[in-house]
Amino acid sequence: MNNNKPYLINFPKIGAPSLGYISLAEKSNLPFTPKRIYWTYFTPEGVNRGGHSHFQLEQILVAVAGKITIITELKDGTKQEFFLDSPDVGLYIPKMCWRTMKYTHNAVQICIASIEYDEVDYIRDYNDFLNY
Ligand code: T46
Repeated sequence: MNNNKPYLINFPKIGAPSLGYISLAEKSNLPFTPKRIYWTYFTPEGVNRGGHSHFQLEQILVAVAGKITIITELKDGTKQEFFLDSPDVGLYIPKMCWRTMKYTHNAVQICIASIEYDEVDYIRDYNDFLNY
């Protein structure tokens, strides 16, 4: 795992179509020890969330329901688009990575975060991100 770049994580998927499934995130499949978990939902279609980077925060996003499109940009200019639509797949987002997200209205996004909430950790101005 290269923790300087975004990448997809395949979590275990235990179960069967006849029973349903359990997926789990634990020490062996996480790139950091979580300090916070939050979730977003009922985002209207067409609304862009994100539009920021973080100095220290690392995250894993999971679409536990619905679909999420995420565009990431690193300071070297590398842009990537990721599409999450499966509850057993997460997107790792490193620190210093600009991101924007779009959701289907039924999307529920879980975010596993490496640090506690601190507004000081946000870079909300794109030019500040590029120039930092
Ligand atoms: C990211 C995506 C995936 C808090 O008070 N505590 C918290 O732990 C969080 C995450 C947010 N807030 C407040 C701060 C803002 O007033 O909730 C409001 C919206 O937060 P934010 O601008 O971070 O929302 P998103 O959905 O644009 O971004 C969030 C994460 O913060 C962000 O790092 O990548 O989810």
